[in-house]
Amino acid sequence: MRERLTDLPPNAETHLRQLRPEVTPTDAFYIRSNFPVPDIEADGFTLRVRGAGATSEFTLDDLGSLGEVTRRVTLECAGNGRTLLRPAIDGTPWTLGATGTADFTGLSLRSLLDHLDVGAVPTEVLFRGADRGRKEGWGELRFERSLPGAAACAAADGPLLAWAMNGEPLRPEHGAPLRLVVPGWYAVASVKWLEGIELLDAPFSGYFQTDRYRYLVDGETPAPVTRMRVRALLLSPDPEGDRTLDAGTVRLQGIAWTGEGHPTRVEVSTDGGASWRDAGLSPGPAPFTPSRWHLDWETTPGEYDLVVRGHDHLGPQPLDQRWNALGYGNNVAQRVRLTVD
Ligand SMILES: Nc1nc2c(c(=O)[nH]1)N[C@H]1C(S)=C(S)[C@@H](COP(=O)(O)O)O[C@H]1N2
Ligand SMILES: [Mo]
Repeated sequence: MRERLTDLPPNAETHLRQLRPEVTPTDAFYIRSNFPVPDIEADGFTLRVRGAGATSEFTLDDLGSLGEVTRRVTLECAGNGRTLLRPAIDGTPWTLGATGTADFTGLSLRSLLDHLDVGAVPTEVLFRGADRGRKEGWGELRFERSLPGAAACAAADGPLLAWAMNGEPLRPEHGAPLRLVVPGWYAVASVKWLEGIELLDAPFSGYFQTDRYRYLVDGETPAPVTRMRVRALLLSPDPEGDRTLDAGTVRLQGIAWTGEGHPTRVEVSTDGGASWRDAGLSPGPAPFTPSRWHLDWETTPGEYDLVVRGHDHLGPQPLDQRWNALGYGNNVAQRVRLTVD
């Protein structure tokens, strides 16, 4: 099972060994919620879409009649890796398991917008969740996030309005009955319990966009959290399990993904980063989903500092943390200490 971090609201982290299958079982999939799970009946549910001078409502059946696709999508919380940052940061204490890959079924957002014949690409598209709660200095608010118009309207690998996950209706904690899924973006963009969409002609400035989910670094202009940064993970041997191995050939295996397409390279060091070897890499089934890597390592008894580092077209994962005040996007290279007997 997952590691429960909090019960109310529900937050839970996936064990790294549970990320070995290509699709993460729903029972093991991490959960991130800012507010309590809203209770929404699928029967009678409508999605309200406002823009281009009109408001339209769609039941789940209406959406299904406009089209249905299934896509494999990797979600990763922008706070994944936060607890590795020093000095430590407040916030949900994720180690490295705030990620998972699922097959989501739904209607592509582009198909809905085409159906509505919205015309020019809007400045932004706002997605409104049904969950709500209080945030200091803001009072009562909803979970709402916008996407730039071009990202919302993308036809290839664009957002999905999903009603099913891994072949079954969405579960309450994952956003039932309808959620947005935005491939390639940190999962804060993938608004759960979606009940409203609005086309905007000016940038949205809600709490989850202007107060949170920004990279805050001294001396730098704050930048919004957008696409996932490249990350490689060792999954076998289990970095969270017994890390004592028998001497001989050890097959190191794991995954690597990025919001920038496919990772271009994975390197492994067994000496703390002094020297590196390239791992074999096979690309994932879709952009932004995990590629698989492996490396056969001839071991002799001793203590080893493994470092695993993925690359994408923007460059390699950093070897030193990029600290930021809210603890987002920490894709510092994974380090694992192993003993060979
Ligand atoms: N309505 C709503 N959508 C939300 C959130 C939320 O709190 N409320 N959390 C976001 C964040 S920060 C993450 S990481 C993902 C987590 O999705 P999951 O719980 O299905 O793994 O949902 C996103 N969508
Ligand atoms: Mo998140």
